Amino acid sequence: MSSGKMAWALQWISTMAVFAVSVSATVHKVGDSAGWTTLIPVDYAKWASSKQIHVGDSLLFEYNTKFHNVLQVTQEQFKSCNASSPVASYNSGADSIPLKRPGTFYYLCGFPGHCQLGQKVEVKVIAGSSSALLGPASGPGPSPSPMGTPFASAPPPSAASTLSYFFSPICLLVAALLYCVCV
Ligand SMILES: [Cu+2]
Repeated sequence: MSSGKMAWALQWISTMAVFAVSVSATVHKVGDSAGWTTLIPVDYAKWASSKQIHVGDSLLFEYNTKFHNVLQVTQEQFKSCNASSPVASYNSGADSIPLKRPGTFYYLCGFPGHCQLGQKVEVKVIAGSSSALLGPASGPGPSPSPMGTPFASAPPPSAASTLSYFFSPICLLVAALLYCVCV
C-alpha cells in the first residue's frame, strides 16, 4: 500500500467523521412555510411544541427586514414583550441561530406591536444530539460496532458494512504494517 493511498484513507476517515456529526444537526425553520411574520397568524407556541429541538440544531428565522427582526430576550422580557434590552439581536432576514446548550430560549420581534400580536417564540432545547450516534444514554440495547453506526442510515447496508470494515482501526493497522514492510 502506497503512502498516497494511506493519506487517502485517512482523509476519508476524517471526512466521514465530520459527516456523521453534521448529519445529526437539524435546522428548524421557525413558523415552517409561513416563516417569521405577523401577516399570517402563526401560533409559534404550537410550532415550538411540535418540534424536538436538540443541542447542535439551529433555528432559522426568515422574514422581510423592513417589517421584522429577531431579538433574543429573557423570560421576563418575553412575558411582557419588552424589547428594550435584548440578550442578542438579529436582522439579516435569514438568521440562522445555532443552539449550543440545553435550556429554554426566548425570541420576539422588536417592531412595535408585533410581539403583542403573537410574534414571539419560546424554544426548549433538549440536551443530547437528535442522532442515535451521540446519544447512548438510553441504556444498553443492541450496540453495533462504533464504526458501523454512522453509516447505518445513509448508504445501502452492503456498502455500509464494506466501508466500516475497510476503515476499521484494525484494517488501518494492517495497512500501516504492510506499508512499513514494503518500504
Ligand atoms: Cu415583526
